Amino acid sequence: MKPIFEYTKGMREQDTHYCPGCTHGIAHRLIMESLDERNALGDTIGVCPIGCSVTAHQYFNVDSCEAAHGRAPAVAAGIRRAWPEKYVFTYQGDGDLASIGAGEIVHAALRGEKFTTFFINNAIYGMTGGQMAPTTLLGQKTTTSVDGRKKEISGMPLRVAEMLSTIDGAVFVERVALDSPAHIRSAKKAIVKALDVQEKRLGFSFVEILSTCPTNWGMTPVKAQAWLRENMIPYYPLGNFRCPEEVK
Ligand SMILES: Cc1ncc(C[n+]2csc(CCOP(=O)(O)OP(=O)(O)O)c2C)c(N)n1
Repeated sequence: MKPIFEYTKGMREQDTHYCPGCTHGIAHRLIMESLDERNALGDTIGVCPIGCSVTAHQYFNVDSCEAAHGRAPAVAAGIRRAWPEKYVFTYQGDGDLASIGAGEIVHAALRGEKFTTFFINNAIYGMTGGQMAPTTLLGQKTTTSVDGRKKEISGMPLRVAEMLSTIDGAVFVERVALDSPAHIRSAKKAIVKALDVQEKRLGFSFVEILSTCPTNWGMTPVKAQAWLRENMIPYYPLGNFRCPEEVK
């Protein structure tokens, strides 16, 4: 009998350490499935961040390495320049990419480095216990904004996809979300296009993935999905910001 569903070969067969309802696992699965579908698992090098996904290399069934906090784009740039025929990606949270690593990602985009960044925006620092991130929403309570983020103190939340889409070297920029099956399907399409950009060596490709952190948001997984939909998507609109003709 022909199987109607198979576990992707892109993920190693082991449990993850993620909290219930965390969408890191869905993001992992979509990226690995997309690489598997193009038979690229043996030709890929992932660069993992510091954050909850610090051990993602134990789940990704591809060669991977670890970068210092925020420095994954520099590591990926070096790898991709040394091995231009490989698929190279970074997988980074909002603390990693938009705080300590903000300069790194801007300059990788500026230089048009030919790797893909998957940016997991869950509006909080997950691993370290729920501190405010640059992407934390106004009014959102975190352990370092106990009365809610205030514009006068912390400024407005950073829209990374919009910022990077002003940089010519970032040829593919899209924001997706993991709050519903329809959005998860769209997320997969964006991931596939970002990998197409990489295969054609067109420039830097970037997919921002709006994600949940039920533990640090203090919600059930189901409420976290709704919170993402009702609060994050209005501020972080989904859609494509830049896409080269060759992959449309
Ligand atoms: C140089 C340095 N500074 C600070 C830290 C502490 N630290 C570890 S993970 C992290 C932020 C993680 O948040 P995020 O990137 O949003 O990923 P998440 O855990 O939410 O997936 C911080 C500040 C560190 N490990 N190294």
